[in-house]
Amino acid sequence: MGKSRTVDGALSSPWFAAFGRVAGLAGLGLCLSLSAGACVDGVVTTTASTTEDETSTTEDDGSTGTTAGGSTGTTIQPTTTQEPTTEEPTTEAPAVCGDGEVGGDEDCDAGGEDSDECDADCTFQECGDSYVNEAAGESCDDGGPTASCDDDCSPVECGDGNANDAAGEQCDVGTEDTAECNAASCTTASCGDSYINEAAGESCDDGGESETCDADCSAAECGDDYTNALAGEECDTQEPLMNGACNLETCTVECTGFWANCNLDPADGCEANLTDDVNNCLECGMACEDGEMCQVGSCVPAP
Ligand SMILES: [Ca+2]
Ligand SMILES: [Ca+2]
Ligand SMILES: [Ca+2]
Ligand SMILES: [Ca+2]
Repeated sequence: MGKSRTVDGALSSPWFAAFGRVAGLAGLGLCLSLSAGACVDGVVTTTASTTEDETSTTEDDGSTGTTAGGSTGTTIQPTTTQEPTTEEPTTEAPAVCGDGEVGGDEDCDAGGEDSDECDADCTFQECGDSYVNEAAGESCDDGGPTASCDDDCSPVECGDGNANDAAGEQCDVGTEDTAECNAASCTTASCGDSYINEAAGESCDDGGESETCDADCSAAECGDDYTNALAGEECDTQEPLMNGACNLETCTVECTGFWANCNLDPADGCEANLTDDVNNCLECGMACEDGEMCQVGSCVPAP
């Protein structure tokens, strides 16, 4: 095709017609040195096509241009565009996780092993993805806090500062007690839990009132305004008692006149009048018999 087009172009070009005649003469001269047959085949066929291709390009730019140039460009381009078409499938080869190259849907690719940023399955490492990546410092990963694993992918430990509800930790403040938390047991600080938390202001904690400890977790002491019966205190108050007062050195009730604290309840002070109380006649616990009454501290027949 190129050959015939070039020949057409050559025929349509007066310049090439003239050149052809010169070339023909030259070829005729060349023929003289060669055998007759080779001369006809070689010069007319081979030499003509080669020279024509090269000269036609020059000719396109110069005179005829449009017709020859347009058609020549069109034949070359398809050949060029076909090459990338065959290369594209090679580029779209499926990504292989573990080959060290990030491709396709891969977040990362650490060569098939865990790294501090990448899981072996080519996803970014993350604490909480239920995959244990030791290279990233995870010793467990249950996808969230569990009884055996913290939410930071470290094992459960009371004292690590990470309160794990699922593991039964009510709080975790490290190794030092705070007013809110018992460090050693990871429990909420409270008076009565039998653990002395000084940061919470406890000086003792016997799980309730005892001979040495008040129910408010302070040491039993006369004069602290708290009556601790187990510590032998009858009373402990500066407030006046009914018919008496509290001796704040001995924490005993002191009654006036014939009044007495027979029920040992400081709340009602000295409630018994020993002169006329049939159950406490003259002294606490002295009850008169049926049909008797207490009169000036003596049991007498009732009228
Ligand atoms: Ca993980
Ligand atoms: Ca913890
Ligand atoms: Ca306590
Ligand atoms: Ca007291």
